[in-house]
Amino acid sequence: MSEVLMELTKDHLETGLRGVPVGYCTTSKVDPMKGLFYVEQPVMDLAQRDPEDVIYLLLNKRFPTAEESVVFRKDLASRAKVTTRVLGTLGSLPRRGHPMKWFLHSLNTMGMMASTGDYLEDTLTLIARIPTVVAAIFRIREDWGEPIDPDPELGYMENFVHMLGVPEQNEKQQAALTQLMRVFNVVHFDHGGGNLSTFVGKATASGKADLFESITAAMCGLAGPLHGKANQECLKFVQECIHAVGGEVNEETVKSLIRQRLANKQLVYGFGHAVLRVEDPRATTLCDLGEKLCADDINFHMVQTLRKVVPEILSENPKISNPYPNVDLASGALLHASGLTDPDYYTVLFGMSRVVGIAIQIIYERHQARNGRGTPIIRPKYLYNEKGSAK
Ligand code: NMX
Ligand code: MLT
Repeated sequence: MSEVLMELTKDHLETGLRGVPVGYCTTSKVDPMKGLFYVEQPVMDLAQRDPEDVIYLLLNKRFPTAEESVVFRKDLASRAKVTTRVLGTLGSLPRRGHPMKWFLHSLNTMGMMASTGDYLEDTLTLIARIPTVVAAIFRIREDWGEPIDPDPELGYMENFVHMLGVPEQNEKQQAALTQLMRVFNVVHFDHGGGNLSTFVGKATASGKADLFESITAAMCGLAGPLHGKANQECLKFVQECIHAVGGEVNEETVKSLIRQRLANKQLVYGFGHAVLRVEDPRATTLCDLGEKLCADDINFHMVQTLRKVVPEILSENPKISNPYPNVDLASGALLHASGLTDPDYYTVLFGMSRVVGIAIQIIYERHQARNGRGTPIIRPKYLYNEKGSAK
């Protein structure tokens, strides 16, 4: 007899499928008390590794040998150039359109030119090209100049920072941004099978949409402020908090501000999680890096103060399942301090990383699940009731 995983009751309805097992994830797992693991490796231990080697790990479930690593980097570098046909379409997009909408457009347009219909082949192409496209979005939307070509001699994130070509950035600032982007990239690659964007991507692929269509759908899921866009909202929130306390950032002023905010039924960004019940190790990793990169920065100081005072306050409300910092608490402050000052771009940077995990999970679901038959088309059941859940 098959193992019973859980008994479903009506209490499970309209809970966003919280805790309901759906399938297998072969890339990563999220333990409520220990946080994120990529193929059994705690994410904190991976944060200093080369992003290319971590991508290889997610794809192959083991680290590459030195030789395999060289071959893999060469393969990515050889695929990194994006045609002017795709980049040319960016110039015609409305500047007022949010960068995330530019990102969605780019994924869809790239798919028109690059899709082969083979999920593995398209995953490698997408992973190789995504930094090129994201850098071009920055440059064209911000009038920084023409897109910069990838340099095949540079590493994955080194190349991204090179292609960004942030104006008036000196060597030291460029090195700091590169250090941050390497860690930011790795910690955002994947987060188990059931986060919203990943689930949407896999659901779309279950109808046999191609990889680019599936990833475009996934990134629509990431665009919401409770999911990926929380990193943008969180920096805005941090800056609002600094303004509200008149620059007097200390535990007392911040405590009273947070109580006020909760009384006004406003969210406290950067806190809470659907699965985690401890501080997100990705937040810990980014805060540790912040101590090295921007310890004196006012936004970072506010982040560290919030990190100290908010959990105790949120714990007073029994309906909040997790009062601890999540990944978005610190990332915006670090990006801002490293020269990427417009928070509207932060979700695109999250997306640039997350497409890696989603695409690799799609390969499993389409090619390996159910002994190679792939998962069937997603089709859960909804109970008909004209009044919905209203009693
Ligand atoms: N501030 C205020 N209220 C909160 C918070 C928070 N940080 N976290 C949860 N709540 C509320 C939540 O809105 C819900 O209210 P209601 O019943 O009225 O809908 C209630 O507490 C129970 O929510 P939970 O079961 O604790 O959380 P859930 O799993 O539904 O949602 C989040 C998880 C992450 C969406 C939620 O904690 C949140 O909105 N956090 C603030 C936004 C944020 O930082 N998002 C980034 C998420 C990134 N990430 O998950 O890594
Ligand atoms: C993520 O990284 O996707 C977020 O932490 C949200 C989640 O896991 O539900």
